[in-house]
Amino acid sequence: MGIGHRVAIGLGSNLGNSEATLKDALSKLDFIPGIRVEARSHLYQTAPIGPPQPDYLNACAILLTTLDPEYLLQTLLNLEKQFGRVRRERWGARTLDIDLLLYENWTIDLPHLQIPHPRMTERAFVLVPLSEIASDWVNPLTGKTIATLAQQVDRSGVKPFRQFFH
Ligand code: PH2
Ligand code: MG
Ligand code: MG
Repeated sequence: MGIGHRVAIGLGSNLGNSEATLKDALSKLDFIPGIRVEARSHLYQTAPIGPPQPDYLNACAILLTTLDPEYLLQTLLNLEKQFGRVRRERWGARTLDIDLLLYENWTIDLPHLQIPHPRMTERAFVLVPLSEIASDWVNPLTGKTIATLAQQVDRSGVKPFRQFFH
């Protein structure tokens, strides 16, 4: 693979063996042609946002990819399906959710694809892991770095998972 575009993704799971799912998903991503996992955060146990449901495990990763945003999105959705994701209610429990957060400094506003992810700036379960691996990345909608956004968010629902045991 040649030099790719730099992309940030968020991963979440709160059904089944979430720890195994997130680790397995990241290694499967790295095997997909045109995608390389450049960095991965630790895992965090996070209080659910949305309807009542179990705690999540969340993590973020930086990818280098030659895939365009549209194709990358379809690839991530396919991977979710491979892990048995069934879409019932919005924000409901799931075996695996992979969200495209940032794609270089691009902004995209389509009905099915918004980059930067519109809710990332208020979600500690995204900003805390992302700040580990992309603290200087500027969110092009706010002009603020991930480090700054992470400092401003309430992180009380976000705990290191098992003292960061990998
Ligand atoms: N994802 C959601 C809704 N709520 N809550 C936590 N803690 N972590 C998530 O990944 C999450 C959520 C929709 O994608
Ligand atoms: Mg999500
Ligand atoms: Mg999603």
